[in-house]
Amino acid sequence: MRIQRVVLHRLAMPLVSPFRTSFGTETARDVLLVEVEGTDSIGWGECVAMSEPLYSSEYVEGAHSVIRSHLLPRLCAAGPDVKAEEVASVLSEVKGHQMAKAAIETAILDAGLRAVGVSLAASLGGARQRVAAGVSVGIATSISGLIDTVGGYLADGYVRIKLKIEPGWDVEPVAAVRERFGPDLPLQVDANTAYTLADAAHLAQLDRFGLLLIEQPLAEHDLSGHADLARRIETPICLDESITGLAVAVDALDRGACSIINIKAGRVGGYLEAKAIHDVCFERGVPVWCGGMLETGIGRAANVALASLPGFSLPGDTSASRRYFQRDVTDPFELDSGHLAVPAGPGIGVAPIPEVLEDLTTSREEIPW
Ligand code: OSB
Ligand code: MG
Repeated sequence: MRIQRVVLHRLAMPLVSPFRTSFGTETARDVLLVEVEGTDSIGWGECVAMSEPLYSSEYVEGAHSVIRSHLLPRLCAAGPDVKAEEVASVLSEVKGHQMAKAAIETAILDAGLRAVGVSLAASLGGARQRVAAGVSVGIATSISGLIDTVGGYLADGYVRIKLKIEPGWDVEPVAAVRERFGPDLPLQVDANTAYTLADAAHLAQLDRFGLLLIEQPLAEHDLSGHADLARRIETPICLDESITGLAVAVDALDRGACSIINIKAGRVGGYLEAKAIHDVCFERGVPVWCGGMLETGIGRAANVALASLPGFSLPGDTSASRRYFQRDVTDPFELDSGHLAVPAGPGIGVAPIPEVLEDLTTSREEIPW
């Protein structure tokens, strides 16, 4: 497969309901899709950067710019036969920008796999045909509203609930959900860096609820703080924002900063790095699960393929399309008794529906290789 050109698509996709976290409220996704056109096939990758740099330093306009001005020129110079496995090293002189790099690598990986008729799940070493679906529940305006929302998701079949928390919205909502839905509900929380070590005693009040984990309580770069906190609370610590690649994942585990990892391919620079983190965790017996970034069906398909690897022993934030969008850009992912089917077709196994893509598109940029 020789690459002929790249098309950068921007889409505007309203969310079915506002999603509030400790870092902000999302009401719509400003999506960047990378399409790689090769001689024998077309590949797709979704850039998961949000519209503002609040979850991490990346943001969609910046990702679009760095792809256009810094990443594609380097890849084009490497020639039209560049393989997905070579992308990270070709782009390594550009610091950071993992989400931008991941989107391109995924599109090239998808195009290459489609050309040879192999699914992404099979190529990564997937071990199951369906993956358990959890759901991430935003900060609500009232406890009763939260209970209704969680009850609705449980009625849909979700097998695990994650509550977003922040100072002032933590012990009380967790207690209310535990009280209403019982001790057997798989339940976890995500703070998106909203606390400091001074909150250790407060966070220890969550110990009595038997949570699966607390995700990213402290700042992105504070591995030593997380290691300290891990000694002061019983709830297992899972890192999200901190884990930007394999090296930091190993460092975090070695230092006791976490005992579980949320793997997001975008955050670590692509699915190949994500698999490498999975492999190290699997070898060490460290549970991992697949995070989400409110992806369209394009990013979701690749996430579900990743989540089919054997070490993904906890349900992911891999929810059905309708949890996010009224109309997805691909055929919608649907829940089947709390699970999503892993696409079996070549590459990521899905593609945008042309009419829907056209309706949602806000800009389109063709770049020859
Ligand atoms: O911290 O996991 C997070 C969404 C956007 C940015 C960060 C996060 C999230 C979620 C939702 O929790 C995950 C999803 O359902 O896609
Ligand atoms: Mg998170």
